[in-house]
Amino acid sequence: MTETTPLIASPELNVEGFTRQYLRELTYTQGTTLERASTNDKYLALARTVRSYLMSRWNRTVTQQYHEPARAVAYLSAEFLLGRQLDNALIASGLEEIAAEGLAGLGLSLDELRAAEVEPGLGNGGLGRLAACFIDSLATMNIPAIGYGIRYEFGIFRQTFVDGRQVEEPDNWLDNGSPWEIARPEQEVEISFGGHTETTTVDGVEKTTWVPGWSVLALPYNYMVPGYLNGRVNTLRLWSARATHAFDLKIFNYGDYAEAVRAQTFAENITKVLYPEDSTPQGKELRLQQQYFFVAASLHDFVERVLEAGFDLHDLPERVAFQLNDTHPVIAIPELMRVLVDLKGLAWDEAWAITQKCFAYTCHTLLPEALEVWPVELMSRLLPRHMEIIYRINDEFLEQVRAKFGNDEMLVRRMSIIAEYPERAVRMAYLASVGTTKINGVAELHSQLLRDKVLNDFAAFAPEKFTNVTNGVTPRRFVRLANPGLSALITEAIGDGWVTDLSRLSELEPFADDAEFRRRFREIKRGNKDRLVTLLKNRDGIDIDPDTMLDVMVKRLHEYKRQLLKVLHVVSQYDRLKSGAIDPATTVHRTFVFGAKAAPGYQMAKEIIALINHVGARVNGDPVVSQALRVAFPANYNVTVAETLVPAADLSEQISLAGKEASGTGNMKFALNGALTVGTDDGANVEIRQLVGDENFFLFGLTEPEASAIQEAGYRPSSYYEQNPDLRRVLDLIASGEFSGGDRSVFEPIVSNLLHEDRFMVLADFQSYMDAQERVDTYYRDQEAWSRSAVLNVARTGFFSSDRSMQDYLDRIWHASPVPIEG
Ligand code: GLG
Repeated sequence: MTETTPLIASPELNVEGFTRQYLRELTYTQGTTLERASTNDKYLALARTVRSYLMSRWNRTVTQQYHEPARAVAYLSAEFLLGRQLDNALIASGLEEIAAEGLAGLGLSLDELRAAEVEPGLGNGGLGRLAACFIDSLATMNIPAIGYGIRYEFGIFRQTFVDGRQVEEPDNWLDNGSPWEIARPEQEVEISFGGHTETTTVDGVEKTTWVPGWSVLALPYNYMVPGYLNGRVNTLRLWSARATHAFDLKIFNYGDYAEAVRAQTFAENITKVLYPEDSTPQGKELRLQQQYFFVAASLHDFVERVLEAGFDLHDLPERVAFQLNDTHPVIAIPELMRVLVDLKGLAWDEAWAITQKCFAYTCHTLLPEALEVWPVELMSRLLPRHMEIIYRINDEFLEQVRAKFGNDEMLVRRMSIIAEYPERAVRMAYLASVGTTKINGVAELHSQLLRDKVLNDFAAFAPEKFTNVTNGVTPRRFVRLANPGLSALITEAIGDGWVTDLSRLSELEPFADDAEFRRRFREIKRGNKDRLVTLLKNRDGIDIDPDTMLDVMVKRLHEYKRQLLKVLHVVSQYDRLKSGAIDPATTVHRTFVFGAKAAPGYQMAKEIIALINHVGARVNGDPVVSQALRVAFPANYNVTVAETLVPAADLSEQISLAGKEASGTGNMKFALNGALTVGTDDGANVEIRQLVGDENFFLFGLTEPEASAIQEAGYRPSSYYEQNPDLRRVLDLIASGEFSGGDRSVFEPIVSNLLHEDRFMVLADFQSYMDAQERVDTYYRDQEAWSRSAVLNVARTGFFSSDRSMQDYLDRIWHASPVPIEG
């Protein structure tokens, strides 16, 4: 690639340059004037202006990559939960103050325009947000990297409440235009499905070809992933499905226009909507179509377009590390085999060695039901050639198992990629374990449990493959942008190097003993609460009191995360205030904030949402109780809300049953913003507690071995109910209809589930949790001690930067190196 385009300079990085570019965008792209422009026009012009500052860096990055090929990371993920783009682009380009000033000069407010951005909700929760943090870190660390994913036309649903119950509405995030993407229709890729395979023998060599039944086009959209002030802009490439022209035309030629349009709609369904299940795969055919669609397009893109023409594919592992974010993209393993063997003519064994070296797999769960499994019937129908390839991979793998462990047929059956019961199905986590060079969990405890339990046979077979990389979050978005007050205070104390080297936060440690620093820290926390008050008031019509302790539990609604345990605590406080056991005047005043979406088909989760809302209404409506506690449950919790909520929190609730939450990443965001954690010994909580120290963390609950032991001995939740009068009062109160207008049937399913099943041991941990909350209250009364602990939480959690996670992946798995961008 030689650059023949004359170099177009970026707009000048000053207020005049910015203003000129802004008016140009408003006039020539939006086609309007300052007087006539709608808020959306003004926002779109602003987004494009900021984008234009990053454009030459983006081009430079791509050009340099072409001239100096280096090993790249390709992060394959069905979800990228990006959050709003404008603010991040502003800080990455160093435009923050210039833009505010330039807009003010035109009589516009940056705050008002930034509020017009609709966040792309292209993910469910932690897994998707993690992918977004990772690509931010890779760009900031100057690593050549591409994110590959799906451009869903509808992201995660918008949640509303009707009578306290969740109602889902479509997320039409593209409706007002999407200034952050650039379509590349000329780089579209044809993706095939269905049909059959044919094997022929040419010159004594067997050759299999796939004769597909139908196909669609994958159209790429590029998004900028700017590094923080380093001149690099990486690419996130999201694929959108279009009907193939050939497909249209054939039907159209028969004269059936309506049928042609129907076919078009059918093809485009593939990227229509994000599946809203988090940690509970639905096994839907369309989902497998989505997975293969984006993975096949991405591999093709990398092999045919990113690599230079004539590249020798034997060297592929030197040029790319494909990271599989959970099992969603695992079909990439047989797809690369198909490309190498069927299309490029490599021998099977050669191709297999290359494939295993190119891929690595990250597991994000411990729940067995969350591991994806695809029926053989479906796989054979949709991807017949891939099914054959999987069979061969499995046969060869099981031979190796026999060779290593002897003819233990029980073991062979256990390790087979193909499950036999309850139906024949492909176990994607097993395929991932066999077809990759490394397998990692996302926190120390999780990786250990993967080795010891979920994938123990595979760990015995290939122990060297297993490693850990503890998750992290990007300090740019979740501290620098979300918490400007704290950021300024930190920078004043230790300089601004922490933004790209979060371990430097340890230099804050001495300031924990500085009374003036703590006072300013509290003042900032209070200011952050004021911002939250305004947000909840304007967005949800909810009133909260910034002078109360802000006790926050935000995450997907899932039984294992145990929002119910939190509800039992709220109900207990309600009961004690009402009965006079505690005095509303003297007790610690708390605001409980919940945020949670439930998968639309997950009944129990939806019942729990209703319970939270009903308890909240009762608490907030009671003249005595509401003096001391209030419940706020803003609907549609998302990344944008998190950015205001996290910096305001005093207490972070991380209360999953030990051994169930793989890592958690919300827990890291809260600690980094100076909230104290009440939590179990689960996921990354373990590492947070080790780093911040026991005295700055409220630990409670069973450990994973204790919980497992009780389960094995036969867990009987009702025995806790029988033996603990406080617990009995709380459950009886819910069962009595207190929170459902006297109707005892409404929450009966929840109560009876707790008493008779309680899979996640809420009742077993109840007393321990209540005791921990007592300790929280006592500690909170001593504001000096509390803020000292809060400062220490910030100073000691620099480890949880996603930059550190990326460094660990680079050292342990990818072995790629930084390439600074010149010029
Ligand atoms: C998972 C887990 C979380 C984890 C996240 C990112 O449930 O514990 O922090 O991925 O690794 N499905 C998820 O969101």
